[in-house]
Amino acid sequence: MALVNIQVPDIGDFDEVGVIELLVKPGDTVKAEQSLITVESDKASMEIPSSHAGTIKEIKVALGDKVKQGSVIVVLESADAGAPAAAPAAAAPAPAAAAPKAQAPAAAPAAPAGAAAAASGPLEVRVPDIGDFKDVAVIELLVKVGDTVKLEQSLFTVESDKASMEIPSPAAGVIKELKVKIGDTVNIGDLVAVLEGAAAPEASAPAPAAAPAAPVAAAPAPAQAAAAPAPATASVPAHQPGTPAPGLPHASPSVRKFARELGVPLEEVKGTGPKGRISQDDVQAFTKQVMSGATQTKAQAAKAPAGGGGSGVGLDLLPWPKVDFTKFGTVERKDLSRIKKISGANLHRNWVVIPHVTNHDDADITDLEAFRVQFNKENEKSGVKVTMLAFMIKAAVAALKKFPEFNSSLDGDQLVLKQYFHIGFAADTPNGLVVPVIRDADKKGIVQISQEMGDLAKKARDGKLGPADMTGGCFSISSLGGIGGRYFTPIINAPEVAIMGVCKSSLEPKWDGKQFAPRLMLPLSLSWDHRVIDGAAAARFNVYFASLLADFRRIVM
Ligand code: CAO
Repeated sequence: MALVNIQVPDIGDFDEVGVIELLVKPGDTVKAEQSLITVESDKASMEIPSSHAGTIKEIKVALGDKVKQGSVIVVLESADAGAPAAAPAAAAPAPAAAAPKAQAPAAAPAAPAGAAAAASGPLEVRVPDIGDFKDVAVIELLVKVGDTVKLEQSLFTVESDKASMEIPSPAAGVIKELKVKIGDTVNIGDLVAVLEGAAAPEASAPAPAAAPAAPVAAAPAPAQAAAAPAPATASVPAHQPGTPAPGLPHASPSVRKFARELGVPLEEVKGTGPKGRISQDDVQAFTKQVMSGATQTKAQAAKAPAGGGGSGVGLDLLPWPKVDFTKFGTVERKDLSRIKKISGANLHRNWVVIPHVTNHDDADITDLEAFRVQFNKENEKSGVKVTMLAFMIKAAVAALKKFPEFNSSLDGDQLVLKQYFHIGFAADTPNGLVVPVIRDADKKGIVQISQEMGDLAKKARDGKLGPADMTGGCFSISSLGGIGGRYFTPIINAPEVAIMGVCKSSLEPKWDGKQFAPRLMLPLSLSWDHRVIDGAAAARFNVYFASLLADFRRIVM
């Protein structure tokens, strides 16, 4: 085991860069080439990798520190380092890559001279010293041919596995040619653009601008410059980074990569780091917001239907009003019952998801009610009271048989048609609404159904219904007949596709062809799922259902 000092390698034209992320901590085991810290200047961010595998003993830098080539950032205990004093070797890439830099001072004057000579002619823009990075990919073109650019305006973004940087313009002018496209790989000295009408190449600017250009003169650039076709064309290295280009996402390479993998438009993510830097957490938070429908990307917004119809993601509703009711009077707060919470969530989903339509009709139950009353009178001693609801359950079975799509459920693109007839009925209980189910109602008589309904209604009121009593329904009936009202719009009990709502019957004058006669009319409200059922079918169902109640003999026909 040997202790190795990991140093900042050659980072190109960047004198001092800030430490913006510590990617490891003491005790961490790292692999060779694993990123240790992220450093950033105005125009570039890069991750500094470990030259060895090993265990982090000490971190020598803190967030916000400025580092430069040769700064020790981490002490590593490494099994593969040659000797304890392996520090220089550990930072092997740095000295090696630093070599050209060492020549910089001597070569420095060359570039400014060339640039100055070409002040009024086309000006070549070349990749500056980008440090220990080879074959970096062009990932963004920030300008196009014909654009007027300012001195130091960013022209391209290049990115390697560990670094991304913007290549700034060495002078003000108009972009005459772009020599690269997205996906191209470039190296130090590569020609990337030609500028025209370059008013003030930075070579004429004295100290600060010209100085960083020097390393490039020592790099492969001069050779390529010499090969430039037009004698009037000057070769000027890209300028040292200055102010960040406005509006560009400010993120480390790994965050950019992460965002690209998720398809997140980084320019729409709000960075919470220093100077608005976007972190991986910011990208994750943005993704969560988009997925939950709380926000939408510009692309989603552009696809939304005209007229403010929303994105189709979420409901785009206003927040629920938050009111301090005590400002208006005395209030009491009560928790919702367990049933209310469960049924409320189900009703809400069903109301929102199912395109409900409700058809209203009336059934003439004069004769049926007379029969029911008579029957109950005759069977008083049996202890079972036959209810109108039991007749309606039997009528519902007959109508479901005649209109099978009413006895179905949607399952994706398929309709599941049921060959059993389990009918639910809404029961009002002190704790809320429940829907017990009469199983195989097609196989049961009115008396048995009435008896089972009575038992289930009692169980419901006593809070003793089990899941088996409330599942498997095909169609529901909600009767408010014992209470009152005329019509209402019952909510479909998904995954069923229709529900019959019934209100209080009343005597009404009906024209019998010769005269008005008093008839007992039962108001019906059939809600149906328009994804499965058409209006005409719903009207027919209602008419048929009403006809059965009007003359119950039809049920056996
Ligand atoms: N028209 C006129 N009178 C009616 C009637 C109707 N449509 N339906 C029932 N009645 C009468 C009954 O004949 C009974 O009268 P008598 O006591 O003189 O015989 C009285 O109203 C009470 O009936 P009931 O409500 O006890 O019995 P039921 O079989 O009609 O209903 C049950 C049972 C469990 C469905 C009912 O008690 C209940 O809970 N209803 C509420 C359902 C509900 O909340 N629906 C809304 C859900 S939101 O979609």
